[in-house]
Amino acid sequence: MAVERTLSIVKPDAVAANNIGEIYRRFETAGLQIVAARMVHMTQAQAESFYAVHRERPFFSALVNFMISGPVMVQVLEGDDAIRKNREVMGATNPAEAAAGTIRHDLAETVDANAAHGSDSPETARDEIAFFFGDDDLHSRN
Ligand code: RTP
Ligand code: MG
Repeated sequence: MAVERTLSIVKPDAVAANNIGEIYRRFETAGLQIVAARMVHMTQAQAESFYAVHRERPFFSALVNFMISGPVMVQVLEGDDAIRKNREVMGATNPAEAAAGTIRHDLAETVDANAAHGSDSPETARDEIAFFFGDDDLHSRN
């Protein structure tokens, strides 16, 4: 299976709930390595740019306002099938529909405050990693 990288964000609700370590543990248990990490409090312009793909969606302003409501932890996860594996560990977008044992089921309450973000394709992952990190920031151990 191909080694991939994906962009992960521990969202403001999970940072506020002191769940950074719990979420990192779940990534590592799933075989994903954290190869870059940074705490960021995004500006409105940054959040609007990061989520530009959702600009026309009805939830866009709520999403942006939530993402700038507090600091987030941004990390690059690396491993076999990392993009799919990360989304599996996160669970469904809506915590009410997420499977037991997933981050969103166990650590989130609402679709707006759903604890984690993960890239959804190789193209998105490349763009989202470059949004926050340069090549020199990535520390692969393979
Ligand atoms: P993410 O991008 O944050 O990893 O989440 P996702 O792929 O599972 O979901 P996506 O469709 O990309 O939506 C991005 C974020 O927007 C919020 N959302 N709210 N109220 C709604 O119906 C609704 N739909 C999406 C969620 O916080 C979602 O994570
Ligand atoms: Mg998404």
